Amino acid sequence: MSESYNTITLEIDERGVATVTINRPKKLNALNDKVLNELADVFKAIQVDDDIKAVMVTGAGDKAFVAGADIKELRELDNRSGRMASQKGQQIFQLIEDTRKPVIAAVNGFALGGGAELAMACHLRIAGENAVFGLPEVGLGLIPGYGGTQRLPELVGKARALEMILTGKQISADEAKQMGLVNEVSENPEEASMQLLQTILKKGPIAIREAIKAVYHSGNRSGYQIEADIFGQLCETDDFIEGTSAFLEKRKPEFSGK
Ligand code: CO8
Repeated sequence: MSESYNTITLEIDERGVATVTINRPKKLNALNDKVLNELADVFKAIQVDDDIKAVMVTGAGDKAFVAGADIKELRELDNRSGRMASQKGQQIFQLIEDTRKPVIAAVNGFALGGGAELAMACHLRIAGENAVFGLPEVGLGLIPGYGGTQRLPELVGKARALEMILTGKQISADEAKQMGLVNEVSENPEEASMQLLQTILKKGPIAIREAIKAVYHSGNRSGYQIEADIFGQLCETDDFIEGTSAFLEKRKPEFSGK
């Protein structure tokens, strides 16, 4: 594949496993618009490339998988642009989920907000021992907007999902494993992901493709529209301005509930 990317890297090994690495380590691989566009491009290319049999998604550096959507860019959003940004991210993450080749997230550190949502859009997740998961959006006066309100309850049940979404608390790799958010915890998540993919790639390729299709067929998509609508509305609240300002100014937020 000849495309060159600025905020992600793509490597394909001799077994046909593509490694997509989100590559903004100084910003803990936060998802800005450029990263999202490049993720869309790379997954569209992966889907039509018969030489690629499976995909691993990870983050550059040893600190973060992805620390969320880029909060600096979020600050510019209003109701309309917030809803559109949410829908755009949802569509790109849907593209990842719709890949009919196994997609595994090797979660090597912080997977917060949009980063946790990216991991959830992958078919399988292996967490490093240092991985930290969380949906901190309520602390910014927001809700998850890239499918997290839909995928997290599917993975761990409504009660646990609500607890994570309403508290914004961070959980460890072991807790994530216990609740079924990740498949495995490993000292070396990339190596463990490669091993799991190798096991899968020994099976019948058509069966693998159809099994992924069958498992995801049952999903109810209407919740995604509701998520994007609410996300847009929240972008016009004082709490959103306060929550994101506080992060960028490195202080604690004081919410007014307006
Ligand atoms: N966005 C932008 N910049 C970020 C982000 C982010 N999400 N996370 C980290 N950074 C930046 C920091 O600002 C800092 O930059 P600089 O060096 O220029 O000051 C750099 O990365 C390193 O971060 P820290 O200094 O904060 O590193 P620490 O080790 O002290 O802390 C944390 C690590 C705990 C991960 C901390 O960085 C943090 O709390 N990050 C924000 C986590 C967060 O709230 N994520 C959720 C964002 S909201 C979201 O994802 C919504 C998704 C849906 C969007 C739908 C429509 C758009």
